[in-house]
Amino acid sequence: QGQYQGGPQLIDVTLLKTSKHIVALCGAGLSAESGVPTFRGEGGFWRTFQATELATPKAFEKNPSRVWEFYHYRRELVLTKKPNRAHKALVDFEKKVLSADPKTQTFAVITQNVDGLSSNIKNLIEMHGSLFKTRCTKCGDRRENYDSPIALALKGTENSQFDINLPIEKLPSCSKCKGLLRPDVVWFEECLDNDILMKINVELERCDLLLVIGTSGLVYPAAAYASFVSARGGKIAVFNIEKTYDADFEFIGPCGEVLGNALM
Ligand code: BJW
Ligand code: ZN
Repeated sequence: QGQYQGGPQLIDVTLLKTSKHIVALCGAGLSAESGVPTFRGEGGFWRTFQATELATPKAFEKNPSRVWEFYHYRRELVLTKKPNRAHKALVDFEKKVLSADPKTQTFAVITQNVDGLSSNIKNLIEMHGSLFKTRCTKCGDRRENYDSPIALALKGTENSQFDINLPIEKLPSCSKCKGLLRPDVVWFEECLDNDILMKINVELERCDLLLVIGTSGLVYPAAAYASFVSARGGKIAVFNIEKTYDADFEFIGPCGEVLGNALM
């Protein structure tokens, strides 16, 4: 741990000052130190449960109760968590960029996380949606929802094995049309919204420094972003507890520690 290659000095003094368009691409590792489990690491969600049974449109069609139990569990968990030092380092860095005079740089955060722990970032793209947004499966109405619990019948089911099998009438329903709600997240085999993809494209096309933070780089389309930036001549800096991408700069260690040092 704390084995810096490339080194905080290098990225701090040279690259952070000379790069014009800096983008952070974040994954579950960013929130790990807040106590939110990652997907594929130790204690990760997918270790205990089959992703295909919980985060696909087919799973929701077949067993909406199971999927809602999973998302209810994660909403309740995240409501007890706070942003950590890595989230704060990104907020502080954005403030620095925004308050510079003249404004010579841009900074954007693209997160795959659905936990909302980056909500203090102004230029934030939540590419996989949010645990705290719902979408009606009937009328398409989208809205924020921080209710705890999101449906009365889900209360106290957090420790279930997602096998409670509630009837549809007891699951979260639309206040407009009474249709069944779903979490407004992007499941496997679903396409990202076009306007989100376009925003991401704007950021990546001009990006000359990509900070890849706490993501395994296994899930597309995010998995392709580093090579996209790199192919256009941008530099890649990876922050992770283990080796993932081939990068120009590698900061191996918990991002709560290494990110703050690098962005100072
Ligand atoms: C730390 C740390 C600390 C820990 N400090 N670091 C080939 C090409 C293109 C697409 C595909 C393809 N093959 C298959 C696909 C489809 C699929 C895909 O990519 N599958 C792969 C598994 C191969 N992709 C999709 O389906 C996407 N849609 C799509 O492609 O549409 C077109 C299409 C249509 C029809 C059919 C097929 C394709 C959508 C993907 C949506 C992903 N959704 C999820 C769930 C979202 C909602 C929810 O959260 O419930 O998003 S899956 C899950 O993975 C979640 C995450 O955002 C995402 C990424 O995970 P992440 O963040 O990287 O987490 P981990 O756990 O994997 O990694 C954590 C990292 O942190 C590790 O590296 C640790 O070391 C590190 N770490 N502690 C620093 N303290
Ligand atoms: Zn509706």
